[in-house]
Amino acid sequence: MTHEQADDPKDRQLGRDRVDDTDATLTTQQGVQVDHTDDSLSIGERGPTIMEDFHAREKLTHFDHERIPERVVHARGAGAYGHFKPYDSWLSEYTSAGFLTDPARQTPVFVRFSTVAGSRGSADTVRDVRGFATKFYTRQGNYDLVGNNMPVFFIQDGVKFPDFVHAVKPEPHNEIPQAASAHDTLWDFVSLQPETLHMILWLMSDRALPRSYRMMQGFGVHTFRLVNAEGRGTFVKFHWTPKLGTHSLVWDEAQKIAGKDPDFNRRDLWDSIEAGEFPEWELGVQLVDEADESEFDFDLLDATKLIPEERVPVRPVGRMVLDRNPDNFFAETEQVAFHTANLVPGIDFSNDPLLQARNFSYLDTQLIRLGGPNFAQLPVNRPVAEVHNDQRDGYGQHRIHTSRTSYTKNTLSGGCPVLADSGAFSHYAEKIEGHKIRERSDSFKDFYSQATLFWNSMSEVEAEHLVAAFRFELGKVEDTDIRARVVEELNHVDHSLARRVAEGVGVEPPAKETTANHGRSSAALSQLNTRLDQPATRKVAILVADGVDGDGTERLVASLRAQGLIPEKLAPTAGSVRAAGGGEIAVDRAINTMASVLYDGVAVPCGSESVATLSVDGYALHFVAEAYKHAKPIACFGSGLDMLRAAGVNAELAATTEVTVHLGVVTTTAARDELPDRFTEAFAAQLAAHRVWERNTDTVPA
Ligand code: HDD
Repeated sequence: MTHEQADDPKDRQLGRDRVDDTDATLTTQQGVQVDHTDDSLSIGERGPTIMEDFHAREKLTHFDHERIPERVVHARGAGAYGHFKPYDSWLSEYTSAGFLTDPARQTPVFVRFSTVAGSRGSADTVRDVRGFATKFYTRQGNYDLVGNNMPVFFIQDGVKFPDFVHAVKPEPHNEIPQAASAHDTLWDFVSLQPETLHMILWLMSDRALPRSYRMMQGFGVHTFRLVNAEGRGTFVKFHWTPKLGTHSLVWDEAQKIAGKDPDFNRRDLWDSIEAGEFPEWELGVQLVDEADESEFDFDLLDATKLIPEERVPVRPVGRMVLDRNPDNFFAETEQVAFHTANLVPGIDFSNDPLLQARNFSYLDTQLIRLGGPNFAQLPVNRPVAEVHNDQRDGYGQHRIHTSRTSYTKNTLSGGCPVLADSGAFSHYAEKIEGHKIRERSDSFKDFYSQATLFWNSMSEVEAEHLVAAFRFELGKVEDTDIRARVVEELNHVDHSLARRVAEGVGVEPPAKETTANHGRSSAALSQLNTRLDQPATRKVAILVADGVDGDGTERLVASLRAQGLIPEKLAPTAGSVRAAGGGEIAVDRAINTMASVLYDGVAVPCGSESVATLSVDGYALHFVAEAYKHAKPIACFGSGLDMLRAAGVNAELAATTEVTVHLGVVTTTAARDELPDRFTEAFAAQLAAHRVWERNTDTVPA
């Protein structure tokens, strides 16, 4: 894990703080060696423990103080290091930020992904927004892009943030429910705050259930400003596009994973980096000339709005790769401190009132969370750029300033540190005039058009999922007035949406539409229009038992691996199984310790004895049926077809040696050495497409 990369300045810097306990002797914090840590110092064998036991007191005291407050939002997360490099220098026309414009420069990064509402120990696969926060350790100082996997936000002004968070978090009287938005207070808030509607549609969409952090888009959300060397400003929105496409779980699956493997997304990120399958994203920008600021039918400063890509295309800037897991979760992932105001020259704020509030909140929250003003000195937060200033003292001060002065100007230290004469951050000189008022701009008051745009852009299956999510969430709301008010709000978005939701939650469907649907859509908003050609890292369960076709199974495993997939052999018990032609096949896991929800697809090899065993094994049958229910690709060869029949798979299973694909089920009666390459190729293509949405699984029990 710890492999210092000579060309990575951040990694070299972290190396100075890493502690390696190999061959080391146990000591106190003072470095005094300890030879006994199992028994306290006491008077006699059965007598009282004595105060003098400084080792026991130090050990317990440290333990008692181990916890720090979790993040008030985004408490649950996972992080990794990596690097970013621009493709070329085209963006220098718009920004002086070297890390975005110098293709020879590789900038170290740390990225933390997170859920929002749950506490630190909550499950990964809950319905929620995902945080996507990137710290760029640039030569010009740290730049933080603190984004989400959805391009808009719930509210327009940060002063509403505590209200919103209080509404979505567990209810205060009983702290229920954990990490879930399906409860009365959230929907009460939503029904009274129409600006939430657009983001609520994103939250009810498949975007809230990412299959993997590696398969999520990321967005800076706000309109920021790029500033070039001449001081010219251009509005910008930042986008991260994952190499593997944008894919989601289905709701039933997500809920089950929350129990089977609450660390599902965290583990996936960790494992893929350990396996050398480094997650990758492309950074892109949407640019808007300042002169065109008022050319849109929404306000660029309103964080509940996106700029449709059809209107302003996303232009590629560079590539980010995450290639190193942290050494210590607490030291790095927990203590990393992001801040929207960590800017470098060439990037500046806009007047988005949500962003302006964030610029206060992130610094403020670290003071309570990390216990004082010196958190920027923690290894993960430390810039690779040099730090010199007159800020002194405070809890946890690690730096030993040798200078006699801690003020500017001075003569006693030769005026040092001196003011920068070039390369300094210079705030964009925007001309502002106005009265001091507490009012929402009229340009922020269209709450529905973009919610409608999002709804119109969903494919049929995505729209179905969205309606089902509303029915689930509102169905959990006890107060029927709240349910009815939300349906009324949805009627402003789309009449059919409101009716479909109403019918599922026992509310009178609205008789007529309140707002006519404008009929516009944006192809970029549907996940099904992202990449569907990347099978790499998909996990496949291969169900085997004694008497399995050993040659065919190993052939399948090898060819799946060759295509970058991760096959695992599962049998009724751990250890190994006997192959039909003799010999043993090692088993990766016992079926009952896993579940189909932890895999992207399932394969059943040939072997009449093996298939007969699996066809009467409840775990195995459920495994296949559940994978089918969740629209996952399934493959089987030879007598493996019988297992699918036993599991009630209702796709056509052609009894032919030809490779046949029907409703995502890939079959051939060929086995052993006859198994054609096209079989695994067809299976891999199905896995790359993620799910088989045309399959009707309504009658399959889940
Ligand atoms: Fe925030 C954490 C993303 C609005 C206040 N936020 C936090 C994190 C992410 C975001 C990814 C986790 C960072 C990490 O991994 O440590 N937040 C967003 C986005 C927003 C947004 C994309 C809207 C565009 N946030 C927002 C507002 C406020 C905050 C309006 C307050 C006015 N957010 C916080 C915070 C947190 C935080 C309370 C908790 C822990 C932390 O900052 O470091 O200050």
